Amino acid sequence: MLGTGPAVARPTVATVCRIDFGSVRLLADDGHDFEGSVPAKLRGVKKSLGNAVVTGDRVALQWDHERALVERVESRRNVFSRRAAGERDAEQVVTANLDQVVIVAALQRPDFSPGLVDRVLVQCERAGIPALLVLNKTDLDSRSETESLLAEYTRAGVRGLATCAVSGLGVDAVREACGPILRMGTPRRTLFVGHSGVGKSTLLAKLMPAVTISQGEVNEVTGKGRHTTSAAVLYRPAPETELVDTPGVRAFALWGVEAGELVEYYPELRPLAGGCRFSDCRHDREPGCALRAAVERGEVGERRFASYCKLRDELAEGFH
Ligand SMILES: Nc1nc2c(ncn2[C@@H]2O[C@H](COP(=O)(O)OP(=O)(O)O)[C@@H](O)[C@H]2O)c(=O)[nH]1
Ligand SMILES: [Mg+2]
Ligand SMILES: [Zn+2]
Repeated sequence: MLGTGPAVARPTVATVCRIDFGSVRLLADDGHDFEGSVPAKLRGVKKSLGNAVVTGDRVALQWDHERALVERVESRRNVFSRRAAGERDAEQVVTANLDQVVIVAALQRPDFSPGLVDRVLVQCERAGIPALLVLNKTDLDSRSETESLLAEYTRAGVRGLATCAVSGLGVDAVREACGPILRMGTPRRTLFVGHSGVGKSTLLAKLMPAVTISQGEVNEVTGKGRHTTSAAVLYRPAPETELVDTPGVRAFALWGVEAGELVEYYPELRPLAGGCRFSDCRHDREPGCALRAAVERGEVGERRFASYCKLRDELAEGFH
């Protein structure tokens, strides 16, 4: 037909792939992306988006001529959250509807940080999202250092992979882990988190060479993007693979976890917690502590136990 131009696809459902200040970026099921706006009725009191619409949300759309309007956010099957930075005691939903979280870490440059890795694992455990530890920069470590760290996390029920993102060593195993579930064509969505400098961008570039990864400029104070309110960006490099990039974090505070229940989120400690001689055991210097005994027998990693104690004390004191 003359004058009408090419047919424009107007999907009625889409996936949120990025949050911008005034709008959201949406990804249609056919892979094309477009802008959408979020009406006031879905926004919070300050008209801010808050957690109302987040990266990974599935949304129903209405169209006002060329403009896509988010009509409804479908219920989320899970969320990966952290405590919002700043004074507010508030949840920040990072991404919704995840199949797994990949924690990228290094043993050196920067030094391994059990504080961050274990916080992310606790948050995954709480949300019921499987986690995978990718130990990158293994070219800088001895084989025994790499293996002993991964073994400690295997004992915690966390699968680990060793990579060198620069040479590409081990990257195929990560690609495999992020591919379609059971090769049945069920899409798999993976969130990537890690300290800055661990090689996350290098790894993601290897995993999706055809994609231009946007450089999220992040405000170090709020942890949020300078041009975006949340910096998680979802990519779909293949129809059944979705990778969500987040900016390197400096601090990651737990959301929704109390000191007393922390042990529930350490799978290797959980079954031991009832076995201490004293029911109010602090697992510190008390005689008959089942947790310390397990560490001494080598069944629980020393790093994990130390980070558990530290995190528990921080939660008890009210800072994170
Ligand atoms: N030796 C070594 N260096 C790496 C590896 N992966 C990344 N790097 C380097 O580490 C630095 C930080 O990498 P980048 O991907 O920007 O880290 P990000 O902050 O986690 O995104 C860069 O200079 C990379 O070239 C690796 O496996 N081995
Ligand atoms: Mg980066
Ligand atoms: Zn104890």
